Amino acid sequence: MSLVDQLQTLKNKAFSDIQQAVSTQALEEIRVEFLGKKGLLTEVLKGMATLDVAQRPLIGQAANEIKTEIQALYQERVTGLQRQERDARLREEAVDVSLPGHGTDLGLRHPLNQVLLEVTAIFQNLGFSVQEGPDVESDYYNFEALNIPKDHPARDMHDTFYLKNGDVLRTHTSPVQIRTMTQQTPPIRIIVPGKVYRCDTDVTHSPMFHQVEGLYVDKDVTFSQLKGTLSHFLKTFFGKDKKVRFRPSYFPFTEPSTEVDVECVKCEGHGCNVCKRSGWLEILGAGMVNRKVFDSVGYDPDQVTGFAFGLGIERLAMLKFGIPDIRFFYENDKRFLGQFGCVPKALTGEIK
Ligand code: 2NM
Repeated sequence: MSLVDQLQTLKNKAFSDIQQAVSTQALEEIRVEFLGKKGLLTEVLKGMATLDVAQRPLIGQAANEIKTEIQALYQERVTGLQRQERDARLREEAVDVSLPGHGTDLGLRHPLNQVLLEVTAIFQNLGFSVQEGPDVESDYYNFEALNIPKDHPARDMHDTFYLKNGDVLRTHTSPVQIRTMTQQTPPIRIIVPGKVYRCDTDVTHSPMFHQVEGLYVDKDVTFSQLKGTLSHFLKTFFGKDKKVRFRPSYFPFTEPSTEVDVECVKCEGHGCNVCKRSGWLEILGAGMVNRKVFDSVGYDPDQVTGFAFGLGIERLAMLKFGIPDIRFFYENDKRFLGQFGCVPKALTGEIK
């Protein structure tokens, strides 16, 4: 085949490849294949060496024209394909700014924490300060110093979580009161919130739950002060119109001991399922600190007296919010948690 024919064939093939190229990358490969330094055009022109000197300028001119035509077509296709590719990318990356937003989830205080803070605030307003202590306790702080005898049912393996070394997961926050009395001298006015642990599970009991206990020790602290303080607490928490009553009870760490009831929040004393038809809700255990407890911490029981009390946060929250099952508190289901607190409607999307 003559050089002229070879050039014509090369041009036809280049044109058809360029027309059919589907991307700028394919097009670039075609350009290199035909027009590159080691491309097909260079290859054909090597044949010039065999031509007459007179013919060389004619072929050279023809080759340049073909090169220019291929470059022009290439340039046209590049521009077209670049636009296509950019349009496709823009379509893919498009953001519909007219779509509605996802809204913002506002955090709320956990209902147990709301109740805990409310309880502690009431006592802080009376001059009590907050004390905390460890969840893992020695047998001494959890039982012995509190006058709980070795054969007491609370010490049973079935009620208390024991560690291998004989320590326990505290069954109440009272060990913190013992630690505080050991380290400080009266007057003492503390409120002790925290997690406590007992082997017990049903709809109203969890193996871990939260307690608030309180302690007031000074010269001449009386049972009347206990009654006044706890009546004030219950009326502030449940409503000042609610009746409060004190029944005799027994705890190893207090003498005398009492249980404190409030008029049922659901039936207002008429009797219902919540108060088991009694019209009353049992809320607090309390009493005057036992002399033997003062002996344990090195206080002289003839010089100081005190009252102490304890309550369960879960029970209080279940009554306040009408929650039927204690397990709801620990499942962290936002459909449950979202019901206890108010979020400005403008932030929930309810008000635009
Ligand atoms: C209760 C009921 C009655 C109590 C006693 C003490 C201490 F350490 F001072 F002796 N702390 N907490 C106590 C008394 C707790 O809970 C139902």
